[in-house]
Amino acid sequence: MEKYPTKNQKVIDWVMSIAKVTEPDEIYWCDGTEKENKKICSLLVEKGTFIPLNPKKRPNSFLARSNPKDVARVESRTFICSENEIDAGPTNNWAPPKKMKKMLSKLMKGCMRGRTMYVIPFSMGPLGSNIAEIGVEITDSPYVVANMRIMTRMGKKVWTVLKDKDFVKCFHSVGMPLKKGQTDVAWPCNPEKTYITHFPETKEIISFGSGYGGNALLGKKCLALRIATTMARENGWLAEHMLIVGLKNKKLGLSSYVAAAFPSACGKTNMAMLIPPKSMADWEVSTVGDDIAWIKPDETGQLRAINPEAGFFGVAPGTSIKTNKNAVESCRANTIFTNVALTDDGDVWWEGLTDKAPKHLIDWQGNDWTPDCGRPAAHPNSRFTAPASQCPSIDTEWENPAGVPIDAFIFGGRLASNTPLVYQSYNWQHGVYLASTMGSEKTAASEGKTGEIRRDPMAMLPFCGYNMGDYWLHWLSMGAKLDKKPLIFRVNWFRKDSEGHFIWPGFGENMRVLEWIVKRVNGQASAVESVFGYSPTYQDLRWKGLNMSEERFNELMSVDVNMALADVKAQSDYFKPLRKQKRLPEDFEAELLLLQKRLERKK
Ligand code: SAT
Ligand code: MN
Repeated sequence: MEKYPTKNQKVIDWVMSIAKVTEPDEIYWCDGTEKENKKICSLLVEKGTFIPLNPKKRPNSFLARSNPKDVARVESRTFICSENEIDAGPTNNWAPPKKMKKMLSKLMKGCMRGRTMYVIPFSMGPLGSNIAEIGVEITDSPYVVANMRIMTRMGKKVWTVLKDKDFVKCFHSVGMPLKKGQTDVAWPCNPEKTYITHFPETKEIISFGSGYGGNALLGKKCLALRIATTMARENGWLAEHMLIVGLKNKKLGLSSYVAAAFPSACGKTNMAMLIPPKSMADWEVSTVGDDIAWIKPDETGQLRAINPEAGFFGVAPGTSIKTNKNAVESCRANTIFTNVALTDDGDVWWEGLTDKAPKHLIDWQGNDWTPDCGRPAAHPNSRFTAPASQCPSIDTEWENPAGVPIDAFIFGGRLASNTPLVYQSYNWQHGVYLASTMGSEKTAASEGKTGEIRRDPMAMLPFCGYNMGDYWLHWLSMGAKLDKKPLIFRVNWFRKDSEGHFIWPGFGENMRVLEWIVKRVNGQASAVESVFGYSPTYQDLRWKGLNMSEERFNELMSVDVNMALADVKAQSDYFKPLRKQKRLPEDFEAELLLLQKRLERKK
């Protein structure tokens, strides 16, 4: 047998140089086979990281409990290390690459002692797709290996596609070397020394100290968003924090794919797996992706999108048969659960899974739990890692290497006031502007006063690997180059009335809005010009099966001119840092002014 499973000298040299620094006991090259997965899972059970679940209830599934200090992505420890600070922009933490690498190499010295170093070749996107990219992750966490196998196309086939080409170097260590004879813990990590660092110019990722989610599964936010945004800018495509769904209606003869961006806690997974209400059963919604979209123009100038991932890393709490049946069914088997609760019969539970909690559970930290104990049973950021292929609504084209044609972009926030249910941008520039100013209202719980908007441009605030102003400019220039531009829409499912009640029912009923969007795309629905964009009137939406009066709908669509003018001022303030850096696209100043003028004339 050959010593290495690849002939790619760049891979071999890199792996060997890392091994020299980190000093693992052993190097293991992952092949991605079923046999290997069994071995890794057994090892994780032996180490106490994995608890096997009842095979009758959850075949081939496991529960992992993390260190309570390692439960989510850590934005404060996430860095973009571009040569120049201005290229990281005002929305990212920046550190000079040389200085960061020097600091990291000290941490990396001997950091894998007593551990096995795994080499994971993976493809983000269907193997061989011209939209896909290849990464190699080095990690000392077998938990990461098991998760990457679900989340990406991982294994020896990747070497055949990679040949001698370049790849994204992804280094990961839990940052907890073992001394001779020292016994390991179930969830090794190093929260005090956690760093998630990106080197966009050299397409490298170095992650140290955390074993959780996006900090450790480097194909996801680190590669597929932060590094990929840079690649996309260099090569004329888009790497976006978007779900992709197919919307089909045989009766009406309509069929479109749309991509949509939502900040966290805005129902993104629900839309990715939406089930239309009975009264709209003529619509079929299919899932291409739930989190990330890579979108490239084809030779005809049509944007085509792939889901670079192969699995879902979904938030468990709140997911139920009622709220998201497809997500529940996606994790019925072959799933890794992290930080959820364990039932007495060896199954999992989380808040919201059932109306009534079981009488007894073992909580996410391994303690006895009863409904009256005053603590959540599952961590609020607990997750399931499930193969996308298990999703009942998975689209037949989801693995098509050519991607699916995108007809519309949808951007949504969570705004209690003054943002209508839906509106369409006047044109591409205006749409990009609408996407850049989207956000969610700060709640009493987060910092800032209620009502103030926390902007999350394109839902990319923690995921854009370069200067946000340059990113907006890239969106603007993409539009200029496209022969077939998707239409751009803003939606807001979260508007409240004066009594604080949600006006819109959300969930499956969002299909009514999506129907109008697909009809707009196909030139089959009318709209009126409003101060914000093109809006539907009451008559433009289907109401059969939902009790919504015209008056109530108008409340949902209404705009208070004075409030909107106050927001113009807020938007201008929000642009200040980029304006100061001279990185704010001129088109945005123009859009801001046009919005202000439209509103002033309404007064
Ligand atoms: O942990 S992930 O980064 O994969 C998910 C998230 O926090 O958005
Ligand atoms: Mn996400």
